[in-house]
Amino acid sequence: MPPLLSFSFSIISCMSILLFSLLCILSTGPLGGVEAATPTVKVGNTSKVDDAVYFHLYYGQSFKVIKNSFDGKSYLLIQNNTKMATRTKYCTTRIKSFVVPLANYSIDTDYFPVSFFELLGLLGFLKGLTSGSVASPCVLKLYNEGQIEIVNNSEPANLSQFTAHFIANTDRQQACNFATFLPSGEEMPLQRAEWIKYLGVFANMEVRANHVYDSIKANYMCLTKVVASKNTSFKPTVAWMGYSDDVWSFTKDTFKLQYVADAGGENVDNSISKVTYNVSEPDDLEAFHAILCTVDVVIDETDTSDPASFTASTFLQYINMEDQSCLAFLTNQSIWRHDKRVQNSTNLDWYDGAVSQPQLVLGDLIEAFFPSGNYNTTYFRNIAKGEKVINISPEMCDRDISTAMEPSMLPC
Ligand SMILES: *[C@@H]1O[C@H](CO)[C@@H](O)[C@H](O)[C@H]1NC(C)=O
Ligand SMILES: *[C@@H]1O[C@H](CO)[C@@H](O)[C@H](O)[C@H]1NC(C)=O
Ligand SMILES: *[C@@H]1O[C@H](CO)[C@@H](O)[C@H](O)[C@H]1NC(C)=O
Ligand SMILES: *[C@@H]1O[C@H](CO)[C@@H](O)[C@H](O)[C@H]1NC(C)=O
Ligand SMILES: *[C@@H]1O[C@H](CO)[C@@H](O)[C@H](O)[C@H]1NC(C)=O
Ligand SMILES: *[C@@H]1O[C@H](CO)[C@@H](O)[C@H](O)[C@H]1NC(C)=O
Ligand SMILES: *[C@@H]1O[C@H](CO)[C@@H](O)[C@H](O)[C@H]1NC(C)=O
Ligand SMILES: *[C@@H]1O[C@H](CO)[C@@H](O)[C@H](O)[C@H]1NC(C)=O
Ligand SMILES: *[C@@H]1O[C@H](CO)[C@@H](O)[C@H](O)[C@H]1NC(C)=O
Ligand SMILES: CC(=O)N[C@H]1CO[C@H](CO)[C@@H](O)[C@@H]1O
Repeated sequence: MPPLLSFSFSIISCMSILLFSLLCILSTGPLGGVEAATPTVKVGNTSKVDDAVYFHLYYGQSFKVIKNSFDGKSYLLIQNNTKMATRTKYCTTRIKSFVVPLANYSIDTDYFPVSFFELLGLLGFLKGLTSGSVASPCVLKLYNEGQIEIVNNSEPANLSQFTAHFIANTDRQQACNFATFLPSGEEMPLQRAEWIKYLGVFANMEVRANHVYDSIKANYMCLTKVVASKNTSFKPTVAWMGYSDDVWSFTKDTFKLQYVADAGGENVDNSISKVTYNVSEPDDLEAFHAILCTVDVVIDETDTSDPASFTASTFLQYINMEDQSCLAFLTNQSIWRHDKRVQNSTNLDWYDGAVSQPQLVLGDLIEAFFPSGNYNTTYFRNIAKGEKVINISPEMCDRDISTAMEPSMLPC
């Protein structure tokens, strides 16, 4: 046990129990023991997890605990103005400690949604990146201005200078200051967005995190209600699908199927028995074409190293269909891709901004399924209408970086 010298045995055991099984909170209520023994430091603001499944939050007087179910780790976050902050340091396979609010942090850019930090207004404390591959104009701007340094991923010593190093790729070896942040592991759109509370805890920004999530959730729910009340007899059949090495697959990702349903579409996979089709197999090809003849809207998620040159003809070439007369999505010009916003050809904002602001994804899909013609989509482009990608650049940063990014509320 690391030196929790001034604490009584009961607190130590209470804490260990708290960290390992949370029995402490369940049996004695809000940490009466700690309250009695430490000089009072008010936590004051708290977050409560309403929808997300893979993290849990617990509050003590001078510390908080995040339990991350993806990596099985507990993060003990100790307020910087307490004795505990100078005396306690955990770095075991199960527990890590951090002093909060974080003085600074760095990010492993590999599929990392930095937009969550922007919504909290924390870019000013971002001091390191493992590469310049980010889909955020304001992060690119800070990097261009030299406020953020690029640190070599393979040099743990270089990363240890930051109070915390956030990663979304858990395959790599982890040092003591590494913290995983995995919103995209959740299965539902809103659950992913709620991970803003996970970061808020590291920055004592619970109030802001709660506000952002509540606004986003209210907007998202409002949009789904409007869609449901439209009560149109027509529900477009939607195929969210991708091609790779001869094979077309219809998505099985729960959050995508949920988006389609919430936007008023009907998922094609509800009515088919098979999700993958090998276009080099004549029988498969025939069955695949039959399904396509029933589809009103296609969302193509085929990977490409060059989104800008991925057009409707690329898509049509991959479906390998001579007689295209039955294709409603072609007649009605409705073939969408999620690569509208991209940085340096490879970094899609779909993996960043779209994770933290699901209401914008929903707004895009409602426009795709029920075109109004006067709505500019954020993440999706209609390649059937020749829509191009937007290249993300530092010049597109249009706010004062010391302020938080406001979530974009859609009219509802
Ligand atoms: C609680 O949040 C409010 C609003 O963000 C802030 O003004 C206040 O200082 C916070 N209190 C504590 C104890 O962190
Ligand atoms: C604790 O963090 C706050 C906010 O960043 C900072 O103003 C304060 O100086 C820190 N206190 C200590 C003792 O580090
Ligand atoms: C980050 O904060 C820690 C603790 O305050 C400090 O020692 C370190 O120098 C800072 N690192 C950077 C890169 O600012
Ligand atoms: C990063 O560090 C590794 C291991 O020390 C080294 O092989 C590599 O060249 C470094 N990369 C850069 C871009 O400096
Ligand atoms: C919605 O559709 C249902 C069943 O088709 C119908 O009973 C109901 O009256 C409709 N509501 C509105 C507001 O059109
Ligand atoms: C697709 O079918 C072709 C022809 O039968 C076969 O050579 C290929 O291995 C199949 N591809 C996959 C991924 O199963
Ligand atoms: C095709 O588009 C028209 C006009 O937008 C619409 O009325 C019709 O329902 C659409 N048909 C299909 C099958 O999506
Ligand atoms: C774009 O990506 C390529 C390949 O990953 C890399 O070599 C290049 O430095 C990147 N350019 C910018 C401006 O980030
Ligand atoms: C869509 O974007 C274009 C180009 O930026 C702009 O002229 C137009 O007013 C926008 N339309 C709406 C409905 O926001
Ligand atoms: C930016 C930075 O801190 N670079 C250092 C990374 O680590 C190597 C070796 O440990 C140093 O030589 C670099 O200066």
